[in-house]
Amino acid sequence: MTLKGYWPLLAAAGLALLLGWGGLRGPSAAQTAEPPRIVVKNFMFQPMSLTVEAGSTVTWTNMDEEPHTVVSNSGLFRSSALDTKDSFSFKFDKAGTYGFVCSIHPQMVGTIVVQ
Ligand SMILES: [Cu+2]
Repeated sequence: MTLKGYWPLLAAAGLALLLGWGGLRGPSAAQTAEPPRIVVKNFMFQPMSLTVEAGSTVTWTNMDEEPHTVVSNSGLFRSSALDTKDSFSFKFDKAGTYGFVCSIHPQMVGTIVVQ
């Protein structure tokens, strides 16, 4: 058998591979997308700046031994004092830039950018 005879088989296999790959990538990418999260640690918001899609819910979790809060600069949201491992979530519906601060430690600042 010449190489020529293999071509249709190779093309079909290649196409199946491409389709299979594309089919697998779409759903798995969506499933592995982690919800936006900010960790409060060492008296810092980590990351300090986070970019999310409109409609996303951002969750802050305090991993310090000290209580912290999450307070929007514009008054849009305000958490109570978060103890160790406590979380606070807020859903950002509109595009914009949202600054926030820990009201107990005003040097702790961060920004959510909603696209
Ligand atoms: Cu704080």
